[in-house]
Amino acid sequence: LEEATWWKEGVLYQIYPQSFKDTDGDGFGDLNGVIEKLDYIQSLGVTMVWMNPFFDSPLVDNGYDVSDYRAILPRYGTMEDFERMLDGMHERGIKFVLDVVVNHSSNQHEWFLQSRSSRDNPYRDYYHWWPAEKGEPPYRHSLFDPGGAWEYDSLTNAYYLHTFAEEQPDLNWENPKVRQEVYDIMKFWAEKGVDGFRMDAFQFASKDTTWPEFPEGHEKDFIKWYGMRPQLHEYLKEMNREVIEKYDVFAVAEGAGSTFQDAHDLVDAERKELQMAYHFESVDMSRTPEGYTLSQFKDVFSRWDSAFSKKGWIAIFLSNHDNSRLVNRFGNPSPEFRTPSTQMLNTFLLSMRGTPYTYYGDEIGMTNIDMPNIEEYVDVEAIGKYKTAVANGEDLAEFMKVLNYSSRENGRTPMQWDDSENAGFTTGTPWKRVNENYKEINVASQDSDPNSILNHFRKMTKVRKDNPVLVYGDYELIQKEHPDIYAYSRTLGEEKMLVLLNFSNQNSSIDLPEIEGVETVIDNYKDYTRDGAAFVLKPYQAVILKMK
Ligand code: TEU
Repeated sequence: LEEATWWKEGVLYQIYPQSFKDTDGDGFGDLNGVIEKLDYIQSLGVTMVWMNPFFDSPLVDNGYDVSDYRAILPRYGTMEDFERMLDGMHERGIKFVLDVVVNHSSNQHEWFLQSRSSRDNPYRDYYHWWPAEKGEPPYRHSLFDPGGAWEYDSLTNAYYLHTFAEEQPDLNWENPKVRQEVYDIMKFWAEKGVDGFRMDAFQFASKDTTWPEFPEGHEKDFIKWYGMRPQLHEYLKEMNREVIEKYDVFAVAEGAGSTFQDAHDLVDAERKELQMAYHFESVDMSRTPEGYTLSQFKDVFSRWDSAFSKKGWIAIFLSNHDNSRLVNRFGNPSPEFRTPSTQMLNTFLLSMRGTPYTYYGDEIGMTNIDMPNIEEYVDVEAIGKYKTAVANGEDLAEFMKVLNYSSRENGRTPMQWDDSENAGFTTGTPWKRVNENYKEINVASQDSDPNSILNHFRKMTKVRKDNPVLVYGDYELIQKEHPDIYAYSRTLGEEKMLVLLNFSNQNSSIDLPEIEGVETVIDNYKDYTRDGAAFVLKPYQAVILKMK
């Protein structure tokens, strides 16, 4: 059995601070807004909060371009607000996970301003530069910039590297001074009392600085070519010695490499690197309107579970700030099925092995907005993709259809608190339009409805907390080929639970002749039907049964 710890037993809630709650009327969420909602957060039964960046930033990538890692962006509040927020979480038994964005900084960070100022500046090698007299650098793909990852800077007649937007130059992790700077930043926050770190885009931190030319088309397998260089593990061990171990904090990597071996190398306890990683296979299968198949879904989660059944630990998530809404991609957002299908997905997340991550708004079933025109988009990634589509002569109508469905802006609309103007998010003009369905979908109305998505979520976090079998128990997939129902068991010693999830919009049944006496632990309907060996489930019904 894996060694027990709080971050395995915890349930994590992710807050996108810009969109959570505004208290000063500037239309932009703030730390005081989070403070105001601490009792709500606690009422969810979550025990960890990860907040996206709130540091000083020109907000080219909504804060993933940091210009001062030790300062709070004034729009979010002050350091005192942060400290009050942290204390408020700790008083409620909630651990705090800080987003550490150190694959790159903002181009407005003092380090970069220095670095670009001259070739012999002491900060020059804090970033990656290619002198233009050597000609053009070998092509590297950028995730956000159709022009590639090298940007020419005439000031010193050289190119600098940016894996993301051109305003996000990559830090040179091969430079030991840069690594020390990062550890110092982490120590600064650990000393303030944060409990964990989420390492943004971390698998790309180490680079092969001979800048080899990669085969054409390699960028379709981006992680394999640009991620998880062997040196990365040395750096992580160093980070672990310098920060993680010293302060007894935890760290989760965004991304898990491209093989299970990569993932194990990141998280296996005896290696002393990180403690958890999250893979992208689940969200990757849901990025187009054609969607995923249930058999794919079962396959992804069963493979990852089996790869981590003996050692290592992963996160379980279906949504975050880089994706459109959970219910649109994996459930059924129609008024008829929105509630049961979201409840079913939340039952899944909270009954798997691995630490569940819930993105704000998914506990009430928030949905995508409709954004058919590119003019409305503000996200640097969406705009970059659009430019690429134009440059490649793609069918733009088709492109917009996919973007409208999958854009991460869908997942960044203001939290829907109540049915007052702007959903109670702000008294001003929200930075991003509120979903027009806020009168039907909001916290206040669900709070008073015992059958709501919200109250089901609360029940489910309690079920997980009360039943360690759902945290640590062995997972076994049942009837892999069933076209509608995802069934699995969790077993820990004498305890055994059976999870039955109907992923279809129709009644469906599964024959389980070997099952005898069971007791219902949670059900998103009043009950299910048992007909001989058959368990008959209603559309999107989700039941957890305890074997007697
Ligand atoms: O994302 C890193 C990453 O690998 C992206 O490919 C991500 O999967 C993609 O944006 C999906 O839309 C992280 C952050 O989560 C993201 O919000 C930032 O934009 C990015 O780093 C740059 O900091």
